[in-house]
Amino acid sequence: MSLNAFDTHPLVLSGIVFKKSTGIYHVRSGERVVTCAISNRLRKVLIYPIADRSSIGHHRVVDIEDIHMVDPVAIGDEVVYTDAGEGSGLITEVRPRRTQLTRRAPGPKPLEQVIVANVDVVIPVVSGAQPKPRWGMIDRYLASAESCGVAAMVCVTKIDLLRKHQMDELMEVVEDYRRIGYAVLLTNSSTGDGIEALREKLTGKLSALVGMSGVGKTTLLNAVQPGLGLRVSAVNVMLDKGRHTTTNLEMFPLDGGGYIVDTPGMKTFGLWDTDMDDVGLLFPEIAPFVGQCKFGLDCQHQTEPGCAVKAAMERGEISGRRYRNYLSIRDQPTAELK
Ligand SMILES: Nc1nc2c(ncn2[C@@H]2O[C@H](COP(=O)(O)OP(=O)(O)O)[C@@H](O)[C@H]2O)c(=O)[nH]1
Ligand SMILES: [Mg+2]
Ligand SMILES: [Zn+2]
Repeated sequence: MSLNAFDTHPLVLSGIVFKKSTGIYHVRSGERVVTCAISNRLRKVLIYPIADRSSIGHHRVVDIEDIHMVDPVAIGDEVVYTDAGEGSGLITEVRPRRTQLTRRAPGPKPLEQVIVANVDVVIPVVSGAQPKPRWGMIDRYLASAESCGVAAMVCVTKIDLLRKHQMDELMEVVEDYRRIGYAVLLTNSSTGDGIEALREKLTGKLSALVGMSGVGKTTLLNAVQPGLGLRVSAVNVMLDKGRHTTTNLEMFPLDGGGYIVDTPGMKTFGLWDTDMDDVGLLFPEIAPFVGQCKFGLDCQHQTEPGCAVKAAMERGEISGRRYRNYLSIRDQPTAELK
């Protein structure tokens, strides 16, 4: 990320979007913070003729389409802006993203919502109790991270609230995720158990906490980075409330280096632009069996004879829980949380 493009070209300024609310983007450029709007041009897709690039005028725009995106600029984006003086500016360009965590925005119209751009780690957060763990949602977040090509790890909170038998049940599920290859951290924000381990995982990266409201994401953030307190509670705005654009997100710098984003109140989490036939590929332990069934890629992995996925489940290589969540995501790509 180049934060001092000023050195090379006096007119091209660039920075990182670290905070946004309706129509306002806070961009950090070195030591400066600039409050930006975005140019109308960013809300359009300019369409150029692709045939015969040698013909005169091939660079002329032939059509303009509205973008199929909730917002062309996301937290974590590196942007180019023009300075309008007095700490304000206009974003004119979004630099190509290394990664992005996206979802299908809630609503009838298919729209993509980029939740965090250039994210290194997605951390689905689930509470061990109160509310009881919703592993189906965790599997949706994990599948989503896989579809975006972003690394993921799971964080289980409120470990202090578990009785012995609940802890045993939890550990079975935790071991299942670890076998698949996902790191799982167990935390207790009141005693600080697991917090140092989490802090280590976050260092030097841009991480995003995702999960249902009430699981303890904000508490976790406060435990990891004491002193954020006030600033964190100010982000308590629902991502799904009102219009799509009323999103209010911020990424917080960590003392040890890196940034963390707390994503508040997402009531739905739909995979964006994923062919439902490909969902098996988003489950690392199911992926090796896709295409290996008697009916090949036509197999629905339900009642067909010679199903390699079900055989792997019977051998214990795929858990029944993950298998059911896989079917549920495949058959209902956007889940509404109750
Ligand atoms: N007992 C216990 N309560 C916790 C823990 N972490 C969070 N909580 C409580 O769970 C509630 C929701 O936490 P919050 O951080 O606001 O959740 P968020 O909606 O995911 O950001 C609050 O009352 C917290 O005090 C924990 O590790 N143990
Ligand atoms: Mg919160
Ligand atoms: Zn099958």
